[in-house]
Amino acid sequence: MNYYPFSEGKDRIKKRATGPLFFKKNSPLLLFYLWHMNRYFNVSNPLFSLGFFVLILFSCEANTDDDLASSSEPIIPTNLTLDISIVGADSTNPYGDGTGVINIVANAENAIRYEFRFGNGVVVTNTTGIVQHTYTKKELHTYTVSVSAYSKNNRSVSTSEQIEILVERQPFNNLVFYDEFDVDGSPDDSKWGYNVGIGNNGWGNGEKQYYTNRPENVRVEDGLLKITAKKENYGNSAYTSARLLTEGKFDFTYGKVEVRAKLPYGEGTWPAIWMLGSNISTVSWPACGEIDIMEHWGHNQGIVQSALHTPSSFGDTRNHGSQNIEDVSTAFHVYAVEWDSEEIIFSVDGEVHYTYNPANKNNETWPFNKDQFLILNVAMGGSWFSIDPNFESSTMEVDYVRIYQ
Ligand SMILES: [Ca+2]
Repeated sequence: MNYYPFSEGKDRIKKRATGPLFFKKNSPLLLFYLWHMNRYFNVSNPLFSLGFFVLILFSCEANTDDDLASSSEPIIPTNLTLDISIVGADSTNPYGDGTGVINIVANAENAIRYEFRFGNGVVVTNTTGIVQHTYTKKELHTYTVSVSAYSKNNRSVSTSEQIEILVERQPFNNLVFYDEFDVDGSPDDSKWGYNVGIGNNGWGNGEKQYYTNRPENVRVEDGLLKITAKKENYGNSAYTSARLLTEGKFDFTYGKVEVRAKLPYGEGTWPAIWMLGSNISTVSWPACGEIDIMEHWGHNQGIVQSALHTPSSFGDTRNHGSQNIEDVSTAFHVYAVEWDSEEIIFSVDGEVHYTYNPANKNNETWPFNKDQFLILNVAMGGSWFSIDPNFESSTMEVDYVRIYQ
C-alpha cells in the first residue's frame, strides 16, 4: 500500500479556471474592471451604477466565502483504506474461484466520492466506496487496483494494491446442436441445407467443382457423413462435390464446436469446416465475419489451418494459425473451436494451434458477437493452385458434429 496526495498542485490550477473560485480569486480585478468600464463610458445611467453597486455587493459576498476558503485549510481526506476481496479466494485457491469477481470497500474520512481504477482501463466513480468488478481476461493476470478519495473541495488522496486473479474459460457443457450421422441415406434436412451450383466465379475462389446434393456427392453411411469430390463432367464443370450448411436451420453466438472428421486426399482437394455470420445477406462478406475451424489443402498435405476473416483482414488474412497432422487423411481427428466474447480458440484433438483475441474489438476486428452458421464442404481447386490431373475421387468423412454452449 502507499499513500500520496498526488493531485494537490494540479487541483489548485484547475479550480482557478472554473467555478466560483474564479470570481473569488479575481474579485479585485473584477472590481477594477467594472470601475474602469464605468469611467470609460462616462456613465451617468443610474441603472449601470446600480448594477455596479450590486456587483460590488455580490463581489463582497463572494469574498466572504473566499476568505473562509483561503483562510482555513482545504479539506483533504484522511485515513484512506482499501479492502479488496477476490471472490472464492482461500488458501487452496489464492487467485479466486475463476469467476474474476472482486469486491472492494474503500473508506476515508472527509471523502464524498471515490474513483476506482481496476488496472484494465475500467474506471468507476461512486459516493459509497463500495464496488464490485468482474475481470474477463482469461487465465491468471496481475492488476494494480487503485482508489482515489475526494473531499468536497476536490482534494484527493490515493492508494493502490496489486492483485492476482484467475479467470477461467467459460465451460460450454450444454449440447445445443448435434448430428451423429447414424441414419443412413440423405443427411437430416431439419439440420442441413445445401449450396448447389458454382456460385459466383467458383464461390469467389475460382473453385472448379459443381456442388450437388446427389448421393454421389453427399450421403450418410456407416455412422458417417460422406462428402465426396469426384472428377466428372457436370453442369459445365469438370468436378462435383457438396457443401452442407445449417443456415436458416441452426445458428448460434458463442459456444464450442467439435467435428470429428477424416479429410480427403489429393492435390486440389480443399475440405473445410467453417462458419459465416448469419447476417451475410444483409451486411455481406467480410462484414458478417468468417470463422474457419479447419481448412486443408491437398497440395500441402498434413497442414490444417484455422483462420478469421473480418473487415480488418480478409482474403489473404493475417489472422490464422496451423498445425501439422501426419495422418490427417487416414485417421479421424477432432477439429474444434471455442468462441466466447473475448477470444476464439482453435484446436485439433485438444491441441491449440491458434487463438484470436484482438485487444481492440470493434466491427472491423470483431464481427463475432452475432450468430453464425456452420458449413461443411470439399472444394476442388482454386485460382491459386491446381488439381492433380490423375485425381478421380476422394471423400471427407464426418463422424459427428457437436455444438455446445
Ligand atoms: Ca457418427
